[in-house]
Amino acid sequence: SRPCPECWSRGGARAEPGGGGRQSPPPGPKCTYTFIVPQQKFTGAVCWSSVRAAPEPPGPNRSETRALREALDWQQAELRRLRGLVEVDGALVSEVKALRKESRAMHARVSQLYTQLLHEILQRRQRPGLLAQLEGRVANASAQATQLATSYHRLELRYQALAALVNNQSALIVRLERQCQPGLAGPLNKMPTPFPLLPGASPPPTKPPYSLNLPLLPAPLPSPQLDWEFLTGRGETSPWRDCLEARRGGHETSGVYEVQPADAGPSLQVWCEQEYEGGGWTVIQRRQDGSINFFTTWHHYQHGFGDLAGEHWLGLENTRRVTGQGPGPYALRVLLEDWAGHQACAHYDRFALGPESDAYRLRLGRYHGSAGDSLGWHDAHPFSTLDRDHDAYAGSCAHYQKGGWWYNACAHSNLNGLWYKGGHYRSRYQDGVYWAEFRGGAYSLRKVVMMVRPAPDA
Ligand SMILES: [Ca+2]
Repeated sequence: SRPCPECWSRGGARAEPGGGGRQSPPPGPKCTYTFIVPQQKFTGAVCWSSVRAAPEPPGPNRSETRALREALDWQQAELRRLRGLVEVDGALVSEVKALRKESRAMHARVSQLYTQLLHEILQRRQRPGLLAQLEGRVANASAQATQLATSYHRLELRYQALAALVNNQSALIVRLERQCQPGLAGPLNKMPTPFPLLPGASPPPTKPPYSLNLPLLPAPLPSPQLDWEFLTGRGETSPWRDCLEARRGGHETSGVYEVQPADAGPSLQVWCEQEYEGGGWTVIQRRQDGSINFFTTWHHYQHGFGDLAGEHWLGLENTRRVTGQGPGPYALRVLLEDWAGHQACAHYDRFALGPESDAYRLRLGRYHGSAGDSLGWHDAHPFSTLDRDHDAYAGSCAHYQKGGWWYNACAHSNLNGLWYKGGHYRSRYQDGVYWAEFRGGAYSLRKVVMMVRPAPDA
C-alpha cells in the first residue's frame, strides 16, 4: 500500500520542499481499507476516512446581509444628509457673518449720516443768526452814512455862513476905512436920527441901525450881499408906516428901517429897498446864499426869521400888518435871478394876507412881468409849514418841498425851498428854490427877493 494523495491533502499534510509527494508521504492517518475500483471509472485511488474534518464556520446568510446592507445604506444616507446640513449650516454661518458685516457697515454709515445731519441742523440754526447780524451791520452802516451826510450838509452850511461872514466883515472894514477918510463921510457917520414913535411924542432912545429884534433861527448869520445893484443901502431908522413913506420923506438909501404900521401893534424893523424902481419897497423875503434854513416851523414863519440884511423872512404877521394897513392895496414884486445872472420879475397889482385864523390865506391881484405867473395857482390858498398842513394835497406839501408856502397841491413856485448851489439840482422831490414859469421846477434859483409897496392908485 501506498499513501493516498487525497488523504494527505485532506488531512492538512504539507509537502516538503524539494521532495516528491508520492515518494515521501508525511506521517498521518493510515488508510484502514483499500478498495480496488474499476479503472474505467476512477483513475486514481479512492480514500475514505472515518475521521471527519472539522465543520466549516457558518457564513452570513442572505437576510442578514440585506439587513446590514440596508443599515449601511441608511447610515450613508444619514451621513449625506448630515453633510448637507453641515454644508447648509456653513452657508448660513457665512451668510450671518456677511449680514453682520453689512450691519456694522450700515451702522457706521447711519452714525456718519446722523453726525452730518446734526452738523447741518446746527449750521441752519446758526444761519438766521448770521443773517440777522449782517442785516444789523448793514442797517448800522446806513445809519452812519445818513448821519455823515447830515453832518456834511451841516458843515457845508456852516462853511457857507462863515464865508459870508468873512465877506461881510471885509465889506465892513472897507466901509469903516471910508468913514475914517475926511470928506467921504456918508449917512452912516451920523448918529441914527431920533424919531418919534407917534407924531408929537418925544424921541425914543436911539438904537444902532443894524440891531434886529427878529427871532433868528437857526443862528443868525449876517451876510449882506452888497453886489446886487438894487440892494446897496445903509441902515436907517424912521417913524414911517412903511418904506414908501420913508422914501417920500427923502430917505433914498436902502437898509433897515423901523416902521410903524397904522394898527395899534408895535413898530417893526424891515429892510427898505429905496433905489429899485423909485424905491419904497418893503422886503418880505430874500434868498441869496443859502445861509438861512427855511425848512422850519409855523412859529418861525409867523413871526419871521433870518437876517434882515441878508436872507430872511419878514414873517406872515408882520407882512399882514404892513400890507393890510391901507388905505389902498399893496402890490407884490418878485425879483428872480438864476446862476447865469439872468434876471426876471413878476408883479401882482394886489397882495394881501388873511388873518392868522385863516392861516394867512393869500390874496393876489393881476399878474404882469417877465418871469411868468407861478404864484397865481396859489391864490386863495392858506399858508402851510412842515408842522401845519393847510394845503390841497393828501400828503404834506411842506414836507416834500422843504419849505413854507401857500401850497396848493403842491407848487408852481417854492421860493422858501432848499437853496441848492448851481441851479439844476438832484432831489427826490421838487424842493429847490424855484419859479416854475421862469427856469422850471428842477432849477434852484440863486437870488430871490419878494417885496411889497402900496399899489400906484393908493
Ligand atoms: Ca395836505
